[in-house]
Amino acid sequence: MKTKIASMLTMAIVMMFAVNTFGQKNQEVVKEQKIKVNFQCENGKAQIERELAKTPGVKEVIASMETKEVTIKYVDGKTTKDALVKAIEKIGYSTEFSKGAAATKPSCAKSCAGDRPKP
Ligand SMILES: [Cu+2]
Repeated sequence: MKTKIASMLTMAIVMMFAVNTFGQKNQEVVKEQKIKVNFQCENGKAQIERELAKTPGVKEVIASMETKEVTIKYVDGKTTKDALVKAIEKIGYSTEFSKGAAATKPSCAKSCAGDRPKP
């Protein structure tokens, strides 16, 4: 009788383990990518945070006015660093990873000039 209970307990523990492992496989892995972007003002920051958040797989976007670094949390496998760089370029900014024509996009200071009070 005692061995029966012991083996049932063992079974239960093994099953719990199996369920746990299976659950973890289905969990999304969130990764973080930091990209320096050439925005200059609050408008640029807000625009990047708002627009980039619409990119599939992106969970969170925080652009720092101080470092001009955009921290992106994304679901592993749903997007890549290159795709994020492309998405930022599409919004209208160049990044530290931009190449060719994309690297020479007008800086935020120019693109947002109309929204800012004239000096
Ligand atoms: Cu700007």
